[in-house]
This record gives sequence, structure tokens and C-alpha cells, in this order.
Amino acid sequence: GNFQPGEDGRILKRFCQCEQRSLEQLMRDPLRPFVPAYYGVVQRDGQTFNQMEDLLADFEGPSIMDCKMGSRTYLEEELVKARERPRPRKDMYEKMVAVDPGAPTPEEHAQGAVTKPRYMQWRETMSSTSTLGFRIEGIKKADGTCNTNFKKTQALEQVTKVLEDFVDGDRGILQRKYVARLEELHEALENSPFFKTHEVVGSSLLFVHDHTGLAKVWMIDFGKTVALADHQTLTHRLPWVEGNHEDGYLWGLDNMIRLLQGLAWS
Ligand code: 4IP
Ligand code: MN
Repeated sequence: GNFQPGEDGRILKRFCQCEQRSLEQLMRDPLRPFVPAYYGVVQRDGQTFNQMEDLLADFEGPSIMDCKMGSRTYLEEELVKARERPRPRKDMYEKMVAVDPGAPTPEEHAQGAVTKPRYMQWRETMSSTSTLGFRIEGIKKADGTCNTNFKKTQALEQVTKVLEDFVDGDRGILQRKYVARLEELHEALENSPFFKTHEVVGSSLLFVHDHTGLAKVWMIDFGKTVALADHQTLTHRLPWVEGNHEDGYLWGLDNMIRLLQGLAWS
């Protein structure tokens, strides 16, 4: 897989240049408290890894939720590449058909393949990525149960139910802790030179809590977080149109906070 255990309180993640660049800059940014500490590159068994903080180390039997943030989950350059040189993907066609046999077009059925942007856009519109600016990717609860079957979790009521289930038990307290942490993150994002000048795509918020009442949220996965061309900045809120690089990250975070606060979404 992508991860290996590292030395005391650290993990190794398969090397990705883009992620390295982002983590290095994030160590000198207001977002530092909200990302895993980065300890540089290491080699093991002939493979290269980014070494970073194990965010689960301080928890006792953690419950974990991964939410992929933003209204777009692929880079603009992937769209350009697919247009110039379409690469039909059989694996993505198969993942699509497994969820909805009616989703591919007749041409796609005939080819038995779809392009990556096509697959990614379809995933966005099936899930809450398009409607809320984030989607739940997976949950692992303290009791050992695991659920990654959220590909069709889109409606506000469904998303709310999953979040409620995740914070079950002492719901009020946990909910308040998560909301407080997300509001701090929100403030850090608004003060972050890194965030202003980067397109943040495919990045997740990792929610972690345990029975002791510890509850935290971090930003993770920067493999598709890229610097904008000179002097360009993003609102992270405006709708995406090709060329503007907007990622919908803050739109999604606002919706997430509102949902967790139990207020109606508008
Ligand atoms: C996956 O689709 C995820 O979108 C991956 O994103 C993406 O990796 C995969 O693209 C795509 O197949 P499912 O979640 O529906 O399986 P992430 O890594 O953020 O989870 P990329 O490479 O875009 O990061 P491919 O091209 O790696 O298969
Ligand atoms: Mn991810």
C-alpha cells in the first residue's frame, strides 16, 4: 500500500514530489498546526518515502473519518491531457459500472473504458462533492467497523446521518469540539499565504476522536495541491470554470461546519 509504519510516532508515505513540496511549505505557514509534521524524505528497501507525523499516535482506539474537500477532485492539467491524448481507462469503467451499470454512454460501453476526468466528474455528481463541496470517503470506528461505501452518499439528509453516526454517543460535546477545531482551521486558512496561492484538489480532512474525549481535525493528502501561476490567487469559493483553478474548498468547509452545527444548509 501507500503507507508503512515509521519510527516513534511517525509514518512513511509513498513519495510524491508534489506532496513533499506542499508539506515543506506548510511547515512555515499558519496552517502548520493543521497538517501532519513533515520530517523529510527517507529510503527503505529501495523505495522512497515522505516521513511524517502519525496523527493517530496520541489516540486510544480512535474513530476516524476521511472527508475529501472541494468541488473538484482532479487537476485542470488532467483535463487538458485527456483532451489532447485521451487514455481510455478500463479500471475506471469497471468502477463506474459496479456502482451504476447505466452510467456509461453507449460509446463508453462499447469501449469498455472511460477517461479519467469523465470518471472523476461522474464521482463528483454522484456524491456530495458537487452539491456540498465535500464528500465522505471513509469511516473507521473504534469498534473496528469500517465503511468506505459512500459513493452514492449525496443528499443532505444522508450526509447528516453519516456525520451523526460518526459522532454518536456523546454527540453534543464531540460536535462542539469538531466545530471549534474547524473554525480555527477556517481562520488559519484565511490567513494562509500557502492556501491563497495554491489549488487544493483531492485533499482530505481527517477527523479523529476517541473515548477520552480527544477530538481533532487535520488536512491531509497534498498529492494534487499545486501552486498557481505567478501572482494568481483563489477565493476557494467561486464556482469552477475551466481556467480559473477554483477548487471550492472554503465553500465545502462552510457547508461542513454548518452541517455539524446542525443548522440548515442554504
Ligand atoms: C480514485 O477514484 C481517487 O479519485 C483517487 O484520488 C485518484 O488518484 C484515482 O485516480 C481514482 O481512481 P476512487 O476513489 O473512485 O477509487 P485520491 O488519491 O485522492 O483518493 P489520483 O491519482 O488522482 O490522486 P488514478 O488515476 O490514480 O486511478
Ligand atoms: Mn485521499
